[in-house]
Amino acid sequence: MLRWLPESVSTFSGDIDALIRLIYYTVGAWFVLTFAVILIFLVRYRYRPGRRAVYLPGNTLAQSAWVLVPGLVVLLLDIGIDIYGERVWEAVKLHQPPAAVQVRVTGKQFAWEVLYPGPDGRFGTADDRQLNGELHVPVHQVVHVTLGAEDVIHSFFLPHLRLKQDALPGRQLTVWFEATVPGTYPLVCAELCGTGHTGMFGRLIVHTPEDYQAWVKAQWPSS
Ligand SMILES: [Cu+2]
Repeated sequence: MLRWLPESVSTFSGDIDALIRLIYYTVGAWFVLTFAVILIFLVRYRYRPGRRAVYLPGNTLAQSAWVLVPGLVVLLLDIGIDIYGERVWEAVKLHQPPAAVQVRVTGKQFAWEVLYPGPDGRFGTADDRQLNGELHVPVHQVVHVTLGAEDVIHSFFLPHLRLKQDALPGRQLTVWFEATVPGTYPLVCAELCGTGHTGMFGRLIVHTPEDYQAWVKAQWPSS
């Protein structure tokens, strides 16, 4: 039932999907149950001549139970989701494995600027290289992306990697990922940022190790 999700291609995308599944099926089951009860009651207690409606103030325990018991069940399910979600948050957000590749990505109306530090590994030097809307990374390597925004709030979203992070003006936030399948994937903006928001596309290109070396060589021929 979750086939509509895009292919999952990062080391943590399975954890995020497990969380999506947990919430989806919990809420789905609850939705079906609630509406089934409403439908059954609609039919069963429908208008019939000679049967009068009664006002129930809900001041006996048996009556309040209709509210309190479902309320308690929802609360328990919620706590269960929170406990599971906390574990995923811990694994994905609180630990950042050391980076093999570092880039800076800046969102602006309406494009993504990707800055590479070049062979010296340092930003702000002559061999820095800026690409527009293209993020090239090697497969099976940890990539750190330091996000910023030039004008308004954007959101850096790689759906196939299950990675989404707001990019805020005046703040630098570092996220990480490790892609597991070579290919080209969309990079989109997930925060309504102006009239060109829907066209704010970029591409993530996940290379095989050899392809990545070749790409690096092509970008910095003298190194
Ligand atoms: Cu945007």
